[in-house]
Amino acid sequence: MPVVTPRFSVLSEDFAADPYRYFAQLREQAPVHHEPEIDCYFVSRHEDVKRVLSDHDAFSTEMLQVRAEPVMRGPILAQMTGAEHTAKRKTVVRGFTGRALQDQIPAIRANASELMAPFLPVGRVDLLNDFGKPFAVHVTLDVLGLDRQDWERVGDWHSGIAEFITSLTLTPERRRHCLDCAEQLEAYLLPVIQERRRRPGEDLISKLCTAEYDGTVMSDREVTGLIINVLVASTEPADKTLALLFKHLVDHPEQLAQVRREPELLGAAIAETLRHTPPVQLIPRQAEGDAVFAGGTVPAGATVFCMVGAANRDPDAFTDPDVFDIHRPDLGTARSFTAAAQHLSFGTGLHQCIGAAFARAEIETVAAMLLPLLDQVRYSPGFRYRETGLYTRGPASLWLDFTPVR
Ligand code: 2IO
Repeated sequence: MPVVTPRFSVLSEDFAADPYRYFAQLREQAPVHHEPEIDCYFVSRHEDVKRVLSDHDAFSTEMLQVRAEPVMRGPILAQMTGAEHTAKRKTVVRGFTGRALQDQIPAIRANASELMAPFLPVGRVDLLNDFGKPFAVHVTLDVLGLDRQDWERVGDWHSGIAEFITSLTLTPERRRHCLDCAEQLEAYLLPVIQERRRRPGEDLISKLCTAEYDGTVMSDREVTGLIINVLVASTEPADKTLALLFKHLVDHPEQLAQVRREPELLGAAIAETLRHTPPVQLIPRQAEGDAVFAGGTVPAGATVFCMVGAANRDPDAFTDPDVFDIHRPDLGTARSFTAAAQHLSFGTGLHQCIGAAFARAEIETVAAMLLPLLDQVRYSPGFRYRETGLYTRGPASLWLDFTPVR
């Protein structure tokens, strides 16, 4: 029975409950799906998604001016092109790789053990809401060099900003709330930026405040945009990825046992989690001219959403794509976190995620700590698994029971 009927909608409750059951028919019957209510196009084939993200002349990021800039309070990397993009991307990359990454590992460990401590004697935790969300915010604050004490406020502002970016439809009331969050975060950041300009440290904000382009430093607005860019990109997918990893391992006890025996397999488990259930499901682009695909045409000026979840399950790209298998021969763990990745969970092309190596280290570090602590890990009695989100997507909660640690 076809599920993608002429009345099929990406905005329907059925699709939101489980988009994965629609992906095969979208790819086969409506590979360029038009959504009339929001007048946007959705491409779902691996080949088409790859083309949209790689052909930067035909598909621009122009629409981020309305989709992101109002809450980012300044331009983000994905909007930039040419020499400006190369230079600023390099500065931000330096905060996420090499020495900077290695220096963050002890802080990641400290955050993980502090945040998990209260739940160990109890033997029960909601890995998403009790642990993952605060953990993701703490790690981001450390990278930026912001006060960890402020995590609740910053976390709330982050949620409002992320809601703006990841909503396909937004009521005027919610829009106001999101913009309020962004304005409050901006007001919180301005004195910090001033201070770091005077007394720079080793943190990413200091690097942004002091880096020079053509002999000048960035304005407050430019620095603010990039800080919020990093804040959202580093926080929003992290808790989801961690919870999805544990969900898959609990669902596949034999693979969980293997990862426990050989923690070196965690990289593969994370890569397969990202392929199978990408936390970022949609990547928007703007068609600069009429774009002709095998399954339809996107008219000039229209927004086209790349469906990452559908592309990663395309049988033309992966064998038995719906199977979660950390040993799949077509995974390629090492290249999964580089520009050579076959899955598209970090995007591809000029704007491919700069946090991929950091994300791997972050999730690998925390998972390697949690696995030995969570002995006999299983779903809590009565727990019903549910996912939410069309743009960024992950478990609504993940209640786990384990052997209490005295
Ligand atoms: C922050 C969607 C969480 C990015 C975004 C407006 C720009 C860009 C992304 C990812 C993940 C976020 N887009 N990171 O898809 O920086």
